[in-house]
Amino acid sequence: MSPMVLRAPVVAAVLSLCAACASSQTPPSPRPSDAAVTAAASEAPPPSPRPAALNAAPPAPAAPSPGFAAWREGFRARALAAGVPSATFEAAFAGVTVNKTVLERDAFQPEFVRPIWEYLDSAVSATRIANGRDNLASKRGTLAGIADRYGVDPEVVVAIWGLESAYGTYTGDIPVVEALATLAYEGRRRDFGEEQLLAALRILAAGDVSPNRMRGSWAGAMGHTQFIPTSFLQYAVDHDGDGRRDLWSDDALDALASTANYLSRFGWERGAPAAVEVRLPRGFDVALADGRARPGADWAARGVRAAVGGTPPPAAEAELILPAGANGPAFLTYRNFDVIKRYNNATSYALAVVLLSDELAGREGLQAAWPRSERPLSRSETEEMQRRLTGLGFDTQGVDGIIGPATRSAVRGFQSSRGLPADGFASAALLARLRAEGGG
Ligand SMILES: [Ca+2]
Repeated sequence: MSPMVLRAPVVAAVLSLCAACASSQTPPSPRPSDAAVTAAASEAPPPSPRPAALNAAPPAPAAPSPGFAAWREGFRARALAAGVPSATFEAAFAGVTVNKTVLERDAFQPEFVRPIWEYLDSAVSATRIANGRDNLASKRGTLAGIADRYGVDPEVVVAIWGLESAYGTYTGDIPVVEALATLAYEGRRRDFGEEQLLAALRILAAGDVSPNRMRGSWAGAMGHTQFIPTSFLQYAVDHDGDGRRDLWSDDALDALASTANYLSRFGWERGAPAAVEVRLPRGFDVALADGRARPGADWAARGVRAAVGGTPPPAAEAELILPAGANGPAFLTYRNFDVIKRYNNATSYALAVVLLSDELAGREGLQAAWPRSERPLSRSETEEMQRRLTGLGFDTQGVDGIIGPATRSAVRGFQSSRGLPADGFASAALLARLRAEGGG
């Protein structure tokens, strides 16, 4: 229930994602990541049934929307000019109004960030593992057919399904046209809303689904695997051959095949790892977790070993990530990891898919412990840290309360200059150190 997009830094990420969607360069993610989820600091969207969203503030009083009718007329002209049949438009917009829930979710920017381990506790819970195994077993033949046809691993498809909608349990009940019309009319992502709304109308015009059944998340992510409309148009498939790309049907067949197709189109390599947990030797330079891919032999020569089995890493190029800093688990990530991030551009999400699919495939789970005594910085603390780092000459490229690559890089620069392990992790201790130095 959280399509992608929406975090922005939370905002920033969201918007950049949307921008990416719009550009021809970057294909759209199936869905925007949810701002609420994104617990900022950790780019972590919560698993579908998203607690953060549920805890959002109570609905605001109904906003009068005299402007909505005028917007609708203007949009109607644009949609018809873009080839949407007027009958489709009228049917889609019957009864559509500004949706307050959508506006609230859109505006929601949590101050407190969920640590990645809490997100993963929920994303890879015993229940989600058990339900995933049940689905894998009961759909074995179907999934094997999909896996062969698209060249993907069935456990990964099922893991994504489990994270996106708890295996079809939470697909979202907001009429998609209303959600997107609301976002297009007002809020923080009007361009995204209008682009997706046009795509939604094209889907309706194609007859894949009726307006009443076309429901999804507040940001327009639809069905079992939470595709946003532009992703639907590009990647959804009619696997069962009934003439409709149906991501809402009980059997999930088209949705699972659509996810497999999505992964395939972004370059999934069947049987190759997405990420492997590793052990780092004593004295390892954690500054190497800098986002650069290095050959497996390079990691092996530096003493990096698989956490399970102790073998040297595969030959393929890999990046080292330390999602909770030097005191938490370490992973080498491969091309398939980047493919998962095309689905949802959050490291925590991709890690959840990896860990859940490992469990579904019967592989060993996580070996190292998360540093659960660490407290993630709140949004305002992150802004303070960004101001202080930038003031000291470590440019975070803006103060947005969101920890992205530039901020991590600035943290590493500061740590290196002070002789600290340069893991790029923004901890409370780091902020305390910055405060002690003053300035900023
Ligand atoms: Ca179908």
